[in-house]
Amino acid sequence: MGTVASACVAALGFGAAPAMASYTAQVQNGTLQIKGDGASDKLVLLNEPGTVALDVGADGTIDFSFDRTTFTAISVDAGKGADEVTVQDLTAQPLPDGSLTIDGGGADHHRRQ
Ligand SMILES: [Ca+2]
Repeated sequence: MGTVASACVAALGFGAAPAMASYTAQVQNGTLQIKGDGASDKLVLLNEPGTVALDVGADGTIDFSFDRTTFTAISVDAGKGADEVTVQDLTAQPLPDGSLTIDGGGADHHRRQ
Protein backbone atom coordinates (compact mmCIF):
# COMPACT_ATOMS: atom_id res chain seq x y z
CA MET A 1 0.00 0.00 0.00
CA GLY A 2 1.35 3.30 -0.91
CA THR A 3 0.80 6.51 0.79
CA VAL A 4 0.44 9.67 -1.08
CA ALA A 5 2.09 12.48 0.67
CA SER A 6 0.71 15.71 -0.38
CA ALA A 7 2.78 18.55 0.79
CA CYS A 8 1.94 22.06 0.04
CA VAL A 9 4.92 24.14 0.86
CA ALA A 10 4.61 27.81 0.56
CA ALA A 11 8.09 28.79 -0.37
CA LEU A 12 7.01 31.98 -1.92
CA GLY A 13 8.12 34.82 0.19
CA PHE A 14 7.98 38.47 -0.14
CA GLY A 15 11.51 39.44 0.62
CA ALA A 16 12.84 42.56 2.14
CA ALA A 17 13.16 44.22 -1.23
CA PRO A 18 10.55 46.90 -1.77
CA ALA A 19 8.68 46.45 -5.01
CA MET A 20 9.54 49.90 -6.26
CA ALA A 21 13.25 49.63 -5.76
CA SER A 22 15.18 49.30 -8.94
CA TYR A 23 18.10 47.80 -7.10
CA THR A 24 18.43 44.41 -5.52
CA ALA A 25 20.92 43.63 -2.81
CA GLN A 26 21.98 40.44 -1.11
CA VAL A 27 24.96 38.97 0.67
CA GLN A 28 26.49 36.04 -1.17
CA ASN A 29 29.72 34.31 -0.17
CA GLY A 30 30.77 37.20 1.99
CA THR A 31 30.16 39.80 -0.67
CA LEU A 32 27.37 42.29 -0.57
CA GLN A 33 26.10 42.24 -4.12
CA ILE A 34 24.14 45.23 -5.27
CA LYS A 35 22.56 45.15 -8.69
CA GLY A 36 20.76 47.86 -10.56
CA ASP A 37 18.60 47.62 -13.63
CA GLY A 38 18.87 49.41 -16.94
CA ALA A 39 17.40 52.64 -15.72
CA SER A 40 19.29 55.64 -14.49
CA ASP A 41 19.24 55.60 -10.73
CA LYS A 42 20.83 57.22 -7.81
CA LEU A 43 22.21 55.00 -5.12
CA VAL A 44 23.60 56.16 -1.81
CA LEU A 45 25.69 53.71 0.14
CA LEU A 46 25.72 54.75 3.77
CA ASN A 47 28.61 53.40 5.72
CA GLU A 48 27.27 53.47 9.27
CA PRO A 49 28.74 52.00 12.44
CA GLY A 50 28.18 48.25 12.15
CA THR A 51 25.87 48.59 9.20
CA VAL A 52 25.90 49.43 5.55
CA ALA A 53 22.61 50.92 4.44
CA LEU A 54 21.43 51.53 0.90
CA ASP A 55 19.21 54.36 -0.15
CA VAL A 56 17.89 53.64 -3.61
CA GLY A 57 16.87 56.81 -5.37
CA ALA A 58 18.67 58.99 -2.83
CA ASP A 59 15.30 60.01 -1.37
CA GLY A 60 16.34 59.72 2.25
CA THR A 61 14.58 56.42 2.83
CA ILE A 62 16.75 53.42 3.59
CA ASP A 63 15.78 50.55 1.34
CA PHE A 64 18.30 47.94 2.43
CA SER A 65 20.43 47.51 5.50
CA PHE A 66 23.15 44.94 6.05
CA ASP A 67 25.23 43.96 9.06
CA ARG A 68 28.89 44.68 8.39
CA THR A 69 29.90 41.34 9.92
CA THR A 70 28.11 39.39 7.21
CA PHE A 71 30.34 40.52 4.34
CA THR A 72 33.87 41.64 3.63
CA ALA A 73 33.44 43.16 0.21
CA ILE A 74 30.86 45.16 -1.67
CA SER A 75 30.18 44.77 -5.35
CA VAL A 76 27.95 47.29 -7.10
CA ASP A 77 26.73 46.48 -10.57
CA ALA A 78 24.80 49.56 -11.48
CA GLY A 79 23.64 48.22 -14.80
CA LYS A 80 23.03 50.43 -17.80
CA GLY A 81 21.96 54.01 -17.60
CA ALA A 82 23.54 57.01 -16.01
CA ASP A 83 23.74 55.78 -12.50
CA GLU A 84 25.10 57.83 -9.72
CA VAL A 85 26.59 55.95 -6.81
CA THR A 86 27.58 57.90 -3.73
CA VAL A 87 29.41 56.47 -0.78
CA GLN A 88 28.88 58.33 2.43
CA ASP A 89 31.04 57.47 5.40
CA LEU A 90 29.18 58.10 8.64
CA THR A 91 31.62 56.19 10.75
CA ALA A 92 35.28 56.45 11.62
CA GLN A 93 35.73 53.02 10.07
CA PRO A 94 35.72 53.57 6.34
CA LEU A 95 35.21 50.66 4.02
CA PRO A 96 38.64 49.17 3.40
CA ASP A 97 40.24 50.21 0.14
CA GLY A 98 39.63 47.65 -2.54
CA SER A 99 36.64 46.14 -0.81
CA LEU A 100 34.26 48.21 -2.88
CA THR A 101 33.83 47.55 -6.58
CA ILE A 102 31.56 49.72 -8.67
CA ASP A 103 30.70 48.60 -12.15
CA GLY A 104 28.23 49.96 -14.62
CA GLY A 105 27.83 51.48 -18.05
CA GLY A 106 27.55 55.15 -17.32
CA ALA A 107 28.16 54.88 -13.63
CA ASP A 108 29.31 58.06 -12.04
CA HIS A 109 30.42 57.52 -8.51
CA HIS A 110 32.00 59.60 -5.89
CA ARG A 111 32.81 59.49 -2.26
CA ARG A 112 31.69 61.85 0.44
CA GLN A 113 33.30 61.88 3.80
CA1 LIG B 1 15.32 55.20 -1.02
